Amino acid sequence: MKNSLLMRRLRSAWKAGLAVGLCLAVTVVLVGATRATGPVAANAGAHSGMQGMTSSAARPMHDSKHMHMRNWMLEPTGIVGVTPLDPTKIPKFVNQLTRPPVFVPTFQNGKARYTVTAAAVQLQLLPPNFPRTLVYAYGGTVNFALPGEPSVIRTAFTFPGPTFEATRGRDIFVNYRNNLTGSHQFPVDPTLMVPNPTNAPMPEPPFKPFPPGYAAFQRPIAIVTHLHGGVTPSASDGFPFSWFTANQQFRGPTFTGSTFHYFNAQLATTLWYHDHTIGMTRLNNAAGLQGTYIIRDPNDPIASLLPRGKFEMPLMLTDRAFNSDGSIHFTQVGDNPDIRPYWDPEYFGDTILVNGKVWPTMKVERHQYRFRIINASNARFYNLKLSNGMSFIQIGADGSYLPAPATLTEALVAPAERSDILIDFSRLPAGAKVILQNTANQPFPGGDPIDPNTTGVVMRFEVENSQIVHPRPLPSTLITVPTLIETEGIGNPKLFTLNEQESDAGEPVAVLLDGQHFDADITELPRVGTTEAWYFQNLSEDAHPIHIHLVEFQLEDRQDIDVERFKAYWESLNGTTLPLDHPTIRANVETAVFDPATGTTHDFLTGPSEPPSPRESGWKDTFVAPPGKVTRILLRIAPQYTKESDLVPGFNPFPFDSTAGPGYVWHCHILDHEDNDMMRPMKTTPP
Ligand SMILES: [Cu+2]
Repeated sequence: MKNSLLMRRLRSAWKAGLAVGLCLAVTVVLVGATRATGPVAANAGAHSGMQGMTSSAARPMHDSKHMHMRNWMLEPTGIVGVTPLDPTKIPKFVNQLTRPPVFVPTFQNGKARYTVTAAAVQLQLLPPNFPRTLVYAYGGTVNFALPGEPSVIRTAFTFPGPTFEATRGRDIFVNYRNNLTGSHQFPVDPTLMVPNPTNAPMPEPPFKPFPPGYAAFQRPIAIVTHLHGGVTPSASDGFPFSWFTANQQFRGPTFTGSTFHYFNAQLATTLWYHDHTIGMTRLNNAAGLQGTYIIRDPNDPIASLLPRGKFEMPLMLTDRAFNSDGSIHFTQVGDNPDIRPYWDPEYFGDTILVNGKVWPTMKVERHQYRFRIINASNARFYNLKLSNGMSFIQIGADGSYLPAPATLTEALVAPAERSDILIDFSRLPAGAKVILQNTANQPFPGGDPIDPNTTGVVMRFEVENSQIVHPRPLPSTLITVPTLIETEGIGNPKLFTLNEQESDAGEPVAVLLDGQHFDADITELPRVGTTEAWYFQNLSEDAHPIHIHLVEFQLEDRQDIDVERFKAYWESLNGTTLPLDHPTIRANVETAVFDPATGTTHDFLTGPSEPPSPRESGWKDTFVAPPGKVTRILLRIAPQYTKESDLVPGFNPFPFDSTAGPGYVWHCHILDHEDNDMMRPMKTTPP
């Protein structure tokens, strides 16, 4: 396996640029080969603010068995007289796709200011003639006009939330308000780390069923909003402990205000805003607190070549199960109710919604369309394809355009990933009907197959009889992405494992990053102006979409690893009880270790370096860490537009002080994992 290490390190060196020369290639290889796997001391300064939180007990780890999709038809709804809604009885393509309205700001000293309120409303998510659905929705003053038409200004609460239209280089202020005055419609699991405004005692098993659950945890409802992919000061980033309840009666320990400052200095792209409350993110998102945030660049030379106005549409993909009364059917009984009364490893609904409508249809002209797709689902991956086999062009992902347009017949979109795609309907006959399908297993990649009649269907396009307008050709290069270079002498690479924690019965209890609880001492303190290599060594059976706040980063490569052997080695260093009760002794799959099975000393790599796919080749803020692989990324504590030559370690390159405030987090974006400790803090540091 020595070869693969050399291959990987040489590739790394190649990426580092020709200017640096072969000299560096040799150095990098040597550094890689001699990296120690000794203890990494936990840095001092546990992040503050754990008071009022509950935490979970350590459990031994065992070989895992797979997590499975629930059959909602067999699950209790928790409501007397209410039954689960059979997804096959919900007619498809009856709902018309709708375009979310756009937030309207007021201006003060030339700066746009928005007021955004979260409120409980009844919305028609199911087709007409079905009951409406209780949703927690973002809203405020919005414009419902279609692009290019006279304004229709109203106050409205919608799911998805109204769209933010931001302009690169113009910062805005958003005042978030919480009008959720009732009890949460979904069960807050008190065994997770969750807001506990009144310092209620931690319930003991046997746990009560839901409803009613535990009143002290069900209300008042805490929220805090995060702008996903936004390069944002940490006090405005929606740190999970910065939650607040209605009228700010109760505030989380890191709360410093609910007016957030978004700089919009980054490259033009599609971001999304959504709830990020500790231990409740899956519940608040499933209830509807999510929306689209678009940054446009007036100097973007590509935008004028792309479909605009009515030919550009955000598509927010979510999956939900429903009850006969129209309510959303969320997990009421945990898989392992003596440990986690209301938590499931993954929430998979049995219907697919686009822009808040179950299986909608969209009438399209014979024209190319731009779809800004956000996978806002709790746990579901989508592998999108068109029913007629037609190809489409992906032009952008999380943080920017792709370096080059990618012509695809299927596009994987993990939770929290964005996919900016162009579909050309100009060559289809009027009356053509094309279904957007999903083929991704649940959980991804090794879980149950989708049902082609329900979760395999996303939406439908109906081609209208209209003038034929063929698309404009795109240049072969959309943007130039700088080559990032690891900073020397800062302890690269940072080595993480993704470990499943299970009960004695082999039931999943949590998935952990680095073997640690979220509230264990902070260990990630990257210095501004430096570039760190982060390795994610996934020892679990599922793919985890990992999101890191503050920065857009670059995916370097992936490589197969010998999971059994590496897990045994990691456990020989750290023990088998998770979470660890000591600082993690980190280990590197690239390091040669004696293998008693073969009597030789070799590393844990079992395959060649796999470069990122075309859709992953630009700026990313969320990446898929597949099972049985190491995924390597380069994380530069600097904005996208900073030139490598302008970077100085310790010199702040952001338009704000990223070292101030409560700090940031990085986590799995399967919301059920994130809520159950698959999250770690990160704080940038000055010189
Ligand atoms: Cu995960």
